[in-house]
Amino acid sequence: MARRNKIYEGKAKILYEGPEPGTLVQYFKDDATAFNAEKRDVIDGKGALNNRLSEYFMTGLNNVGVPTHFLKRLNMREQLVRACEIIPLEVIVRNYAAGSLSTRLGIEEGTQLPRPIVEYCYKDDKLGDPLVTEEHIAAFGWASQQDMDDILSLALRVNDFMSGVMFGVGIRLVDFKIEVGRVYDGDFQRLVVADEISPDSCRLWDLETGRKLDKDVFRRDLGNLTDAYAEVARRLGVMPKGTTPMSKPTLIN
Ligand code: AIR
Ligand code: ASP
Repeated sequence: MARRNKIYEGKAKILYEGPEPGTLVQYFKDDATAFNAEKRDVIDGKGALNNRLSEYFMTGLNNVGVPTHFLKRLNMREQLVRACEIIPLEVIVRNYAAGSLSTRLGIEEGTQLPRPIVEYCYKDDKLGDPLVTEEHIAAFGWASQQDMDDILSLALRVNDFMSGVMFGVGIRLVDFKIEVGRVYDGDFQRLVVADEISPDSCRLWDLETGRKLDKDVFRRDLGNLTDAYAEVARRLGVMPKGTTPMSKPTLIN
């Protein structure tokens, strides 16, 4: 068997060289980390759930004309994506106060914001992904003004799409993070939504009970993470009722 060429290994995913030039295989690990990897664990089934959920959201975005890197799912843990050059920013959109915004500005979690707020963090684990302004982004050349206009428009379109999809299954999209990549088509450069969109990268609260159905369950020790992610998948019809995608292979006697 030929060994695959590993391009990059992050905290929750691995990128391998893809079958054709310009493609990569994105592998979803079961590893969970939080607080810049100070807290870590391996959570059975998380990778498979995020692979399915990210496929679902990225396919939906592609279908409504929001370009993403997603090409197709390959198996339980892997998807084929377009290779792109990741812009070193975490683009965060917030509809309700939570997490670091609540801490930073003293706004109670769950408070509805007057309008969606977009924030940028510089993607650097050593620095803990610090919040930056457009001044930093322009001065250090991380993205051009045209890129920033396109990134804002992508982020808000993702927000509209994701808010609608989640509302339809009784879930509030509190906030989320996306990463954006550049793909080159001949002389042209396009920006696409890259990385993943999953309960690892969003805050999702049940509309009626407020139950958290996202990575805060892990960050704040609120219970079983795969149960929460499986609930999101079940509501979206991504995982048929009663199946346990995370169960280990069992021997049949
Ligand atoms: N996020 C930011 N960095 C990594 C991730 N996953 C996501 C969080 C949350 C949003 O960005 O999951 O949905 C805002 O995070 P915070 O910590 O800034 O409040
Ligand atoms: N994913 C980041 C980490 O591992 C931040 C987070 O999601 O809390 O630290």
